[in-house]
Amino acid sequence: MITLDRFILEEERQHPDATGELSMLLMRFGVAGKRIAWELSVGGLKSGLGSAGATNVQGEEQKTLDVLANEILLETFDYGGLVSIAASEEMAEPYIYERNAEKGRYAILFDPVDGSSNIAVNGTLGTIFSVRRRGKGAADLLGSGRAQVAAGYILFGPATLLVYTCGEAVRLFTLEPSIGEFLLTSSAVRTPKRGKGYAVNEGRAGGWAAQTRAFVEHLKTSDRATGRPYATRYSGSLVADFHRILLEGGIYLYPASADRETGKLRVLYECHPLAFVAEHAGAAATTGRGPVLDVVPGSLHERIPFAIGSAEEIALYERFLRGQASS
Ligand code: FBP
Repeated sequence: MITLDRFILEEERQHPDATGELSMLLMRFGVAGKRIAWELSVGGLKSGLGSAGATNVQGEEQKTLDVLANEILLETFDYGGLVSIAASEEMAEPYIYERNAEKGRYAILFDPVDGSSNIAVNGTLGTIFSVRRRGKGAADLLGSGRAQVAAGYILFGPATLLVYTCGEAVRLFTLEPSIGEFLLTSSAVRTPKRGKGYAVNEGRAGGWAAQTRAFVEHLKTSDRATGRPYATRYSGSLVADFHRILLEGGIYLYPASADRETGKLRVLYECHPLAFVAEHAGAAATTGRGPVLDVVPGSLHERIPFAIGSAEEIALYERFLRGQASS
């Protein structure tokens, strides 16, 4: 039984210059994940699955559990001097940890509850997180995705899973509820070069660019030799859809559309962290024009068109968008 703490401490020994701070920080995400998992599991009995009666900086209705998970994450890093600044999809401005302001060498960024539309219907949800070296202030959070030190997600499904990378292999842990510990399930997750499923909200196809529609039509066209048609697998939760792709291959898309010219998903809280995991598992993530990890956002809540998946599907999608491929 290799617990998260044991795995992280043994990993740390491989890095003689390690201070142990990143190790403690990663362990904290495990703690926050357990607390959020519990709150989600009793949400309907306790804090409620409804609206918090407020909207976030994205103009979206905040759910009670969005706010609660956000508070749990802020609290979890408020001691020990590890983190000086935290930015969240649910907060207009970053939170500065005054008492860690001098010492805290790291900044954390997170989407507390991904797939909010699934909360009221007991669907799969996730928490997405990213760790960067702290800079002088909020402006230094606006770096490329390659500046991340670590990134990952917690998936709240039948089991609670923790997936992360520190820029090396992608690790997968499963929460063992009876002992309350995340146990190692895979120390090096690899994504197949090609998959057989796709995830996109086709209800929005009317507003897509013609090349995007052509690509999705291509996946749906029957051709045994290339394993088509692909199966539609769209759950309403990016984390759930990405986790399936991480293990089985395939592609998830949230493209630009007439009413969402920059797509929906946020660079710092969703796209950069999942792209960091994807690339270290041999998969890829693109804006359609280039790697998501090369994007340097101009603002904290910037959105981009986003596709993530197996290397072959992402390359094909980019060729369709450049008009170099057709069905
Ligand atoms: P939240 O972080 O606010 O949940 O938004 C992200 C998300 O819910 C993704 O998890 C999901 O894939 C997508 O938006 C669903 O959007 P739509 O309802 O437009 O298909």
